[in-house]
Amino acid sequence: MSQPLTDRPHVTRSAGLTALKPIPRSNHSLEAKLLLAALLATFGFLVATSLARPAAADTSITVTVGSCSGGGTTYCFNPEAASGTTGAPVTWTNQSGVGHTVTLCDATNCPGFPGNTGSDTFSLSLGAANGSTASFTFSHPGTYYYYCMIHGYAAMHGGITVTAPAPAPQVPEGTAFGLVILAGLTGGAGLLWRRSRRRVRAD
Ligand SMILES: [Cu+2]
Repeated sequence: MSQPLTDRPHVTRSAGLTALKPIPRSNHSLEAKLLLAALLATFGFLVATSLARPAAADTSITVTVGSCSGGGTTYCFNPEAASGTTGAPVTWTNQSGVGHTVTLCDATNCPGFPGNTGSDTFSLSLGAANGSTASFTFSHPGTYYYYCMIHGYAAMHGGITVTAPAPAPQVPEGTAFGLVILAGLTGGAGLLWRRSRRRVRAD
């Protein structure tokens, strides 16, 4: 640690340098500022990354006997037009006492269906016993239509619209990381500037 400028006996002020005032604060103050800046930047980075983590929501669909207003004529997926998020399980629970499948629609098996916009594929078996479950976790957003292979599309079908979980509306991770770099560069530049000023005064 170098001595404060004011304590240096060999430093004399020439006429051209009288405008320069001695540095009133020690290097401790500068180091404290740099440390604080680094801590704040790190804190911001951690907050941004934790908040940017998506909050996925599970979806539950129950199979019952009876028709749906927009679904099948014999069995109903409730809700028949469900919604879900990627990364969270969608679970079908059987309450109809009959076995089913939950199978992605295609043009051949689901004549006239609106078409799928997502790229996931699935075909699940749902046991006959009430309370039997089958689950699928979507990886890609989109609207998916599905049917039962046992009873056919006309008797039994449903749909689900899958979206990516809403990202937190704050600073993106890249920006927080950039702030860490910026804080480091700013602190380093400030340190160099102060050292150079001290050197000029010492000459
Ligand atoms: Cu079925």
